[in-house]
Amino acid sequence: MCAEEVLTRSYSYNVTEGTKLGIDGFLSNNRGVLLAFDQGLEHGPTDFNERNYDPAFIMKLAEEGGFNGVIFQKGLAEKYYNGKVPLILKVNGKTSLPKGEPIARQICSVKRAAEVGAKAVGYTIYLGSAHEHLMLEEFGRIQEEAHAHDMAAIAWIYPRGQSIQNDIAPEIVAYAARTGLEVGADAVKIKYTGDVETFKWAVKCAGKTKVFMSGGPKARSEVEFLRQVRGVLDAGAVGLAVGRNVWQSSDPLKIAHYLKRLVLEDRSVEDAMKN
Ligand code: FBP
Repeated sequence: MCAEEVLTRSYSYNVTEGTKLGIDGFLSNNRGVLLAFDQGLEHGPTDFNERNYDPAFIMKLAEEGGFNGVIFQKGLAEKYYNGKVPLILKVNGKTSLPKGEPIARQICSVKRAAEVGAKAVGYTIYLGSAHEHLMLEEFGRIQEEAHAHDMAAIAWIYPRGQSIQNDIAPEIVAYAARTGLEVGADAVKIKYTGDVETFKWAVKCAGKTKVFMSGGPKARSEVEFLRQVRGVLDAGAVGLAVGRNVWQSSDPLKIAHYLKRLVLEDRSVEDAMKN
């Protein structure tokens, strides 16, 4: 086999087939709703109550709520993942305890993620942190390993650290989206700017990298949250990865139902909330 053939083969495997199948496994009609449950590490049990602290509850919710994917760290996946919903395994993470410039390093190998059944890996990059170079470098290696395992690589890109004044400023969010494309993420998870027009630019900057909105702390009301989701969809995002706004609700399955109608069936907020 000549060098050119090797290059063409590996290019078409990694970029055309592997990548495409990888992220498409989390979408229906190019839309997706992912259930995030890595907050136990990121924030600590402060986010939880007597019901939602339990990964078994979240696994059941992911299944019954018809989510396109569930996001766990390795420990939860090893003990609670049942294979019924596609898995995204976070391979880096940190606690909220250290102060200073944020950094999250790799804590699970891509090989182990594949062994526990993940179809994608997730990795957080704190863009603008004094340590961003370490995370960019690590993500670069992890993305290549993930594609070699036929898995998608999803980047959580959160602008954070002393150099960032406003993490949802339109130019910063667009920079986060563009970074996802530049570093080879199949999908990027970013915060909403708060309005459709500026978020459209972020989605455009992400190019062929799919854009998911990051859920955020519990909104003041269901309708307010759903309006944000409608906004990101109107701007061209494929959906959202959400945790607290679903499992902190007194009726998580109801919110899941609304999200399915809004995102997967492309309905209006009012229509999605009808009984
Ligand atoms: P939420 O919907 O609960 O915000 O979850 C999305 C997420 O990206 C989680 O995957 C992650 O644990 C958390 O947000 C990080 O939150 P923070 O912005 O506080 O670092």
